[in-house]
Amino acid sequence: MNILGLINELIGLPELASEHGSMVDHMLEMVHWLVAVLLIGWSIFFVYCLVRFRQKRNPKASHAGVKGHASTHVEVAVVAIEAILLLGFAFPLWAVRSAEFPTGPDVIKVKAVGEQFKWTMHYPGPDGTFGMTKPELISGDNPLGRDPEDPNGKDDFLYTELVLAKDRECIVTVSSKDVIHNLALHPMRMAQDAIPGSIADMWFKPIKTGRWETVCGQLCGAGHSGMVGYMEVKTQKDFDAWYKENTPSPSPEKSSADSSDEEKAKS
Ligand SMILES: [Cu+2]
Repeated sequence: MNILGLINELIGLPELASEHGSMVDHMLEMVHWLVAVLLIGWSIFFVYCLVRFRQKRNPKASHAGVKGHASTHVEVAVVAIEAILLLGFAFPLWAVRSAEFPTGPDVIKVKAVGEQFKWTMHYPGPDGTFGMTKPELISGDNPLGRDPEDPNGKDDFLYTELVLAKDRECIVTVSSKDVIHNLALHPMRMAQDAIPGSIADMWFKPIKTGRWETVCGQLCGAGHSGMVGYMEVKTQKDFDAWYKENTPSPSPEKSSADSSDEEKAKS
């Protein structure tokens, strides 16, 4: 473990599993250091004032007040450091997350739909295109209201957990069926509000295999604390096998390139 990783553990940051997450952690570290310096600096100044301006030594109040400029300089320095944190770290990070979405066939797409008090993951299947969903079709058997007539939806499937592949970018589209939830993926340093009537994308790249809990990050009702989900990052091979296993009624025209993978999975 490197020194930054050790510091992260000491300040209680959770395990990191995404590519961009170290930038988030780095920013948190900088904020911690700045606040630590401020705490120590102002504490020393406070004690100094208690001693320096004690009543015994200053029987009469000075109406002129401070004549030096030290405190002004310190305040300007604090503003400058805060500006560096915001402009140098927060803005660039946010710009990439909000505008530079990955494209191409390698990007894993998932829709994460929240409801009281669970998540349902909707995968588009091998065609990479989601079938239509309609609120009026929602029923016990059809929790997301998938349209059975839509050809794009034939190979779609639902899953209770968020499953991703290591080293592959993913776009998770978050929405809600009832109230505001929040899909918080702490190891990925990602979170997105799930807002009824709207959809919001978030993207990241997992760099570590593993299985973690996901948290609902918005107080969403009496069962909020039990709204625990799971996220698993698999290797590419395991992910492909899992994807194939969950895809319903595979289309007859299967490409021959897949056959070797299939044999491997069987053995
Ligand atoms: Cu919730």
